[in-house]
Amino acid sequence: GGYRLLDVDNRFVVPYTVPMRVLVSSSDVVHSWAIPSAGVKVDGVAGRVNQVGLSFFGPGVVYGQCSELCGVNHSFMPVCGEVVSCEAYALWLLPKNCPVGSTLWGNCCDWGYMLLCGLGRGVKWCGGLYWGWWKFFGYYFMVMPVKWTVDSTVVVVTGSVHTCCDFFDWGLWFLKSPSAACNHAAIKIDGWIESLFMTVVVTPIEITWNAFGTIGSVIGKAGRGLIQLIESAISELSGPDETHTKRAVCEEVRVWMVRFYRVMASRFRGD
Ligand SMILES: [Cu+2]
Repeated sequence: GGYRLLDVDNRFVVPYTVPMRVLVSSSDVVHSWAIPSAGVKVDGVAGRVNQVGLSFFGPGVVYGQCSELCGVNHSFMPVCGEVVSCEAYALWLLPKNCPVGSTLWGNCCDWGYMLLCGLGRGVKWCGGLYWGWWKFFGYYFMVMPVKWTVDSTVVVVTGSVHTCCDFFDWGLWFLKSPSAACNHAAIKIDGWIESLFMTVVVTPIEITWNAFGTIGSVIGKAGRGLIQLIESAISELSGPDETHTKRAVCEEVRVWMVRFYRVMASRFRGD
């Protein structure tokens, strides 16, 4: 018992998540095949075949009516169909006596395929995370220390060589004019005391200060990361955006197409 003047004696049956192409024609006058809930309305014209894309994203019973005034019985010309899963569609489509078998193998293929897809996505995600971590770790714990070690070694070695040369030069100078050389040495030693003060007192304070700055920025980065994580979780929960939806729908359609073809193939093979 369906709706009065909306139900039909022969409902059409179609699968959901499978894009379809509907060919519409007429054997007499002009009609219009319409399903408002699917956003479809196409004229049926005698001697002409019109086509329209049709797809459903969930199961259900859909209704429509002839939408082109076609004659005295135009009011009694409903459209009605059942939208079902691929499995149910395959069973409906094939003859009643068609052997139905090997659901074990078919199911293994389906599950294996989905498992592989899932594993692939998981590996990709983990790989990205791992690579990102290594980039961070490698830079701050491997590249930076090596760079610092090399740089300071170069500074120490070149400095030592220069100092030795300077001492030798100064010795020669002292032999020639002792007072000028001593005067120069006093200025030099004053400079050394100053640089010693810089190295022993000022630099450690600077380093400590910078370290606190670095720790602060790391904490800041971690905080921002946490906030982004929470935000993405919230946006994930609050509903997908348009791009996300499109991608999810395409993926869903693809998976169901594969399922559909596999079901059909296994039914026709009869294995
Ligand atoms: Cu009509």
